[in-house]
Amino acid sequence: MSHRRLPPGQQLAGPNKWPLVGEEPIPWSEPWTVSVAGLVAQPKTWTVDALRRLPSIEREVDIHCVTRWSKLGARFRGVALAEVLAVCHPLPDARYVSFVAQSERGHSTSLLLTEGVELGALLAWEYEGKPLTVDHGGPLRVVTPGRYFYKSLKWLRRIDLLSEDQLGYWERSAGYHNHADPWKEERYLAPALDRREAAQLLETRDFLGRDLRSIEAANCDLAGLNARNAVLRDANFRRSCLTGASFERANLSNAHFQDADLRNAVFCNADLEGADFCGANLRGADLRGASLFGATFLSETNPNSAAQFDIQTRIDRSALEQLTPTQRAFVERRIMPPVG
Ligand SMILES: Nc1nc2c(c(=O)[nH]1)N[C@H]1C(S)=C(S)[C@@H](COP(=O)(O)O)O[C@H]1N2
Ligand SMILES: [Mo]
Repeated sequence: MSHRRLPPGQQLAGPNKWPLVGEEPIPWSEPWTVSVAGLVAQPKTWTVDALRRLPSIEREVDIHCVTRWSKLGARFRGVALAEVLAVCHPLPDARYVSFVAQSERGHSTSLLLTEGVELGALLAWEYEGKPLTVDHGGPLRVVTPGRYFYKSLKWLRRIDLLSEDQLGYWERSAGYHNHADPWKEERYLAPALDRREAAQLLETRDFLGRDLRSIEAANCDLAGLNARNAVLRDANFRRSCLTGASFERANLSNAHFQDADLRNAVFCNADLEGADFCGANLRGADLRGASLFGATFLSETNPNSAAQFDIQTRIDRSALEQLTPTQRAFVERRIMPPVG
């Protein structure tokens, strides 16, 4: 039933699981405040207590993280962005809203103002009837329904109204899609790479340290590929031969390895969040130190499409806790010798 509400390429996080994603909170001492600034007739600063005196709403929101886990029906209480802005009177040339966090890197994200209002973006202080915990962005975070969760800023300090967009942290530095609609799978932007350049790279089998997000490398012979430290988010390696390839420390989040031959490939310390290994041959592969949030090894729609392992396949036991219960049970059954 709930699957009707699951956008393409997403999986449910385990029941009652809410993964932590992104940077760590930093301590603060004064009462928390949030300011509205930029292109408004009346800039204003609120304490969280003052915000609570505005008309608040409770809303069930489906959370969809770009690394492919979803959590449906999360109940948040807060005040609508529109409500807060109404007090400040945005000027006619205010087209974008930029949310800025109090955090080490001054994290931010932005929305088209009209979309933020239409989607019902919320400044939230409560989750399931309890104060939002600091880990999850308390005392105050943005919740933007209908967008990947990176548009939901934690530790909100400032709301800037702007005439030109100010790209957010992930959007600017990690190629996250600025529109972020999960129903259209607006995950990452591909960098410019022309056809000839791509063909040449595949020929040399040397991806060392390159940014090759979303590269098309399906059905290729790439045995022995050197892809150490490469950025290969969303890369397509379906059905390719990658025996003995080295992906040490590579960023492979949401990469596609369906039906690939990965015998003896090395994924040590790689980011494999959301990577898809259904039907891949992982005999002798080394995944030690890799991050596996949202990774898939068994297709939930086609039980015949499952990854193959052998006793030489190396995966950290602790990394299995990052998998959904179905995925975890499958991998454990296949590769972990019974304890004791
Ligand atoms: N300040 C701040 N907000 C942030 C991030 C961050 O790194 N810093 N990460 C974003 C991403 S990518 C996600 S998926 C959600 C994660 O929220 P959670 O840790 O409560 O699940 O926060 C978003 N907001
Ligand atoms: Mo995310």
